[in-house]
Amino acid sequence: MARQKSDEPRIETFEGPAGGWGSVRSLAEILPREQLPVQGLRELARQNKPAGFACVSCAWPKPAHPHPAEFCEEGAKATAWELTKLRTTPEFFKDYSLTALRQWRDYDLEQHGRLTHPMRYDIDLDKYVACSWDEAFDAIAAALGTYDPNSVIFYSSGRTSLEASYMYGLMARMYGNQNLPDSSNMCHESTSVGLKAAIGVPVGTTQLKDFEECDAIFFFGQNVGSNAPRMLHDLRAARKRGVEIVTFNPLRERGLERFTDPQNPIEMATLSETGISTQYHQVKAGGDIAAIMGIAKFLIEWDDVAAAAGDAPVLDHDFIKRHTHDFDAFADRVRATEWHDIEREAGLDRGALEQAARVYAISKAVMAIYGMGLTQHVRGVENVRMLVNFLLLRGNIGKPGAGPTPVRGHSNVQGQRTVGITEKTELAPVEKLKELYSFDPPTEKGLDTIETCRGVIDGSVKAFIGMGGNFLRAVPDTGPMEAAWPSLDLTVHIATKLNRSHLLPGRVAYLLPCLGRIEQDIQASGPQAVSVEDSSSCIHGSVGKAKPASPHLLSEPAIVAAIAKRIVPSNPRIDWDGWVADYARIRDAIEATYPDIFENFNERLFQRGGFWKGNKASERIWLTPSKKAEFHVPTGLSATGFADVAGRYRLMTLRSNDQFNTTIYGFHDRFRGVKGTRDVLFMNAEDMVREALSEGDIVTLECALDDEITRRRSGLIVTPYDIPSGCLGAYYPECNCLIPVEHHAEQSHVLAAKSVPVKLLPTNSQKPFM
Ligand SMILES: Nc1nc2c(c(=O)[nH]1)N[C@H]1C(S)=C(S)[C@@H](COP(=O)(O)OP(=O)(O)OC[C@H]3O[C@@H](n4cnc5c(=O)[nH]c(N)nc54)[C@H](O)[C@@H]3O)O[C@H]1N2
Ligand SMILES: Nc1nc2c(c(=O)[nH]1)N[C@H]1C(S)=C(S)[C@@H](COP(=O)(O)OP(=O)(O)OC[C@H]3O[C@@H](n4cnc5c(=O)[nH]c(N)nc54)[C@H](O)[C@@H]3O)O[C@H]1N2
Ligand SMILES: [Mo]
Repeated sequence: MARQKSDEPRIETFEGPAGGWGSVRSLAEILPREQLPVQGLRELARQNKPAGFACVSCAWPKPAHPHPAEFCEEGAKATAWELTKLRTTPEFFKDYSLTALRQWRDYDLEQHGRLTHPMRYDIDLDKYVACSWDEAFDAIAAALGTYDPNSVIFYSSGRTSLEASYMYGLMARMYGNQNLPDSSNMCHESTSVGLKAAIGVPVGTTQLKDFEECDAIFFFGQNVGSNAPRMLHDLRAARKRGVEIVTFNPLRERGLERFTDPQNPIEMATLSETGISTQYHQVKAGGDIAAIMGIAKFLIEWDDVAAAAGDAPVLDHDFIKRHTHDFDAFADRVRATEWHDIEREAGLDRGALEQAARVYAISKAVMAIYGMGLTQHVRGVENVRMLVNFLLLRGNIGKPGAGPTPVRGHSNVQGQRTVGITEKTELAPVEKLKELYSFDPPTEKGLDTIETCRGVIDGSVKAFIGMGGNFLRAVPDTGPMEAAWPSLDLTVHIATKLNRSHLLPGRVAYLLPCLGRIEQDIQASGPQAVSVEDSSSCIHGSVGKAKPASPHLLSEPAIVAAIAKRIVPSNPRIDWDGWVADYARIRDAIEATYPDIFENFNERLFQRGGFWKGNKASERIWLTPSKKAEFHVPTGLSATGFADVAGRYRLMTLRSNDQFNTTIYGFHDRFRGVKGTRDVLFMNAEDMVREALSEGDIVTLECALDDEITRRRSGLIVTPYDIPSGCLGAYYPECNCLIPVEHHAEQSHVLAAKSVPVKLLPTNSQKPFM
């Protein structure tokens, strides 16, 4: 086995807290790289402020009374990434064919800077060449006129505003399909499906103020320090009030252990820090159903004992009786489940689960926060249902300080679903659209992300329009997907920076550069605002003030309108140009379509802290068929969906603290001690002994699911790590080539990226796939 050379990337233990001087240093590195002077970052001060702009990074709620600097290290990186002075111009594309650019790393593609001109792919030159906007729109419309609408995909990534998303969904439906997959399909769709079935709403029930009222927080599978760092302020404040934070995560993530607030001069000066988790349970990947089962088993046992002794009950029987359905079936299953099965599947011993159950049993208000560690498994929806079971046992939904708290990803991913980006007819406002615009919206279910991948691979998808994102990199099975992609007839990407998806053009291909949210957007009626919905269902206005990266950029609404006008029959009730001239008119249309949510939308746009769209479950009104909150009996204890056999590992594909999804800001993962590389395989020390591996060995992973395709990722550096035996960790998106399209969550179709079955091959035959 090859050894790593000593001058190569380093992996060492990181001793510091999340936040702190490390995050300040990290910013000091990124600003000069983007050629942004520190004092030039006036924009940062406007981040997440009333009349400022909504951060383009994560969807964590924005408080009504923000800190002087309401941003985090990651938000600041995302801002710098968008405001960069670097440019990817038509001259650049003259120098490089797409074949040449495909050899570049993801990092280098985006680091080259903002796209400046609309570009057309020239198949003979194998290059993008500059074109006019009209030429692009006419050619796209001409092509779209020739397809069966069912073979066309309208993808979007969750950064797109409510205004652009509404127009995009309407355009697709008027064109004749609802093939509207979005990044949510790869992310919290397990939440949307699981919570809807359990409590009648597809979203979390809590708001920021609940952090002030809870007395315990249970935290499952979310890496707050890297992916929602502003929440650290809420967690820190909760800790200072004595709130217990009980964490379940296979990895000891630094943000969940301790935090130094970079905005707190005293903490910074004294190098002091706040401990975050009061209990830390390193559950196996896919072991959360078992862990919660164990907690429920204690609670039910203690409740039985209390009932026999005439003591106060441990469960909230009044709540269970009045508000829930199917408790008995769930309790029977809990009683029948054996401890040794629970311990084996959770990878935790009974004592640890008892400790967690003790906190839960005495807490009056409990929030359950979670992320991709629950949603991205074959049984991801069951994970979410199990989390709801846990909360229902003590009435922890629909009261202050309590409730499920999914941490959404992209800054408007939840909002897109609210305004019609969905492939599901039951979630689309079919009747309203009919009434408002006098057309018959399609009622046949559209394609989600997994179905789109299938369609690309089997050739039934002919055209792909991408509103942002990096579809080809974010999806599973990147090998077969990249092989099939060039057979598409038409690919159109509306983007701010060059990424790998743009480098595999269809027969006809356009790359259309758009304004980012931080940039000034001037239309006929003057400067425009857009809006987004955060993780707590609050809707915020956002105004960009920075000078656009190029005078040739169009806004997302303008691009959608230009395509829509050309591909859908003209309709006297839709004034696409008028909407673009004044986005307040798009908001009027949104309000007309969803009057309950968006009443007085324009007036409320800049309400402090956003305006809340309401949530019936938080009022204990259950919009389920039984009109009750539903207990769910899990079908098994493991969420992985595959059997354990010797030599088969559960691979978690993870984000570093130096990336935003497929955007790689850099090659460090400070909190995990990784420097200068992303080719890392985190591995349990005992597993390394069993596999006869040493630190620094280079290995290949192979997908261990039986089908005809061989999926491998080579060049990974074995790194001993505090991770449960049988589990491995490596980075997304580089490992997406290992995930079969069909390895996804049942019901929600979210790729099962947190338990990919893999085996280790004792070879060093191939170069790393970047
Ligand atoms: N800076 C930055 N911010 C981001 C993003 C980004 O890439 N960078 N991405 C955004 C997006 S789109 C999203 S969806 C979110 C993603 O944010 P997260 O939900 O934090 O996603 P991941 O980084 O994939 O990490 C998942 C966590 O789950 C743990 N985990 C894995 N498997 C299991 C399991 O089976 N059980 C449990 N209990 N834990 C498990 C992992 O150790 C890891 O800590 O963040 C958003 N915010
Ligand atoms: N293995 C594995 N796979 C995963 C995941 C995982 O944890 N593991 N996570 C999944 C998740 S949670 C998600 S959300 C998806 C992410 O999937 P996507 O949302 O498709 O990917 P991003 O990396 O966020 O997209 C980055 C690109 O968006 C474009 N962009 C940025 N800002 C703007 C803008 O303002 N407008 C427009 N039009 N374009 C813009 C830029 O060109 C940039 O290159 O990946 C999923 N895939
Ligand atoms: Mo996401």
